Amino acid sequence: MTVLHPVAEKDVTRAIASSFLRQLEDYAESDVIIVGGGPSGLMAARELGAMGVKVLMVERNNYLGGGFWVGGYFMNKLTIRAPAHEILDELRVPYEKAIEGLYTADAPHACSRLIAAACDAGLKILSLTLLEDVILRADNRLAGVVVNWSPIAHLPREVAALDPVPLESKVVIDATGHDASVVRKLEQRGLIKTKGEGALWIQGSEDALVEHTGEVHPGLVACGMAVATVYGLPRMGPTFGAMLLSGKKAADVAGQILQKHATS
Ligand code: 48F
Repeated sequence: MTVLHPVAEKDVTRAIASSFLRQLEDYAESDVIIVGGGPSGLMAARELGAMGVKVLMVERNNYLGGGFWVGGYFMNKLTIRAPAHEILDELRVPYEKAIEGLYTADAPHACSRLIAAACDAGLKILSLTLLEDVILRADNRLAGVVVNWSPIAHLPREVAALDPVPLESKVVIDATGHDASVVRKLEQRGLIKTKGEGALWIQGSEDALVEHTGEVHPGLVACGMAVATVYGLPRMGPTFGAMLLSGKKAADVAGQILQKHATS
């Protein structure tokens, strides 16, 4: 008599491998690929999933959440400026009013709820997966990403001679934060020019970042801190309302591009 159903070791390995490979085969082509699983990317994933869009997220770490696990310094309390706290209501995350228009929430609670909401909306994830390059068509339109196993970036070249694999999509969202890793691949080819993020100024940064969120190159939408890097906007440091609103807007923009795609 056992507590858990008896299975062989080989069955465990086969179950993992076949489930993963079935998903990889299916998601070799998606509607939208989101690179980076911080607050803006997760928010975009949740919104797109709710629209019925097929979304794959590529994240170099073995965990999602980016900078959303911690508020600032080592303190795990988030600050969010109104009206972005309404998203905490949607996610069922408790929060407190600090002063008029400024709210605090427990970062681990908010982060885990946002990850769960994105997954509930249908998001599939490639973890430990590094964006290595992009797919470009003849007209320089982005048509997907090229990825590799992220630990190889830390191995000596002779050990890490692994070819990457391409993944196709109609839209790519750069949600890689300050690095703007997808945009940088276009900059290396002279297709875009980034200004680099400005110094910290909370009041001046958040509205501008949401306003500038959008398509930065045919087929590529930027959201979150990647937007600040592209347009030279001030950084906002330990406050997160703009990340959530930027993710929402990126999803709307991606949805509009998909609609145009469908009718062209
Ligand atoms: O940095 P991150 O949280 O980006 P975000 O959504 O939010 C920024 C805030 O956390 C905070 C802030 C504003 O309050 O200043 O920093 O803009 O998450 C970015 C994610 O992208 C992943 C990285 O591991 C992180 O989880 N990432 C970055 N480069 C790559 C990548 C890459 N080349 N390939 C795959 N993932």
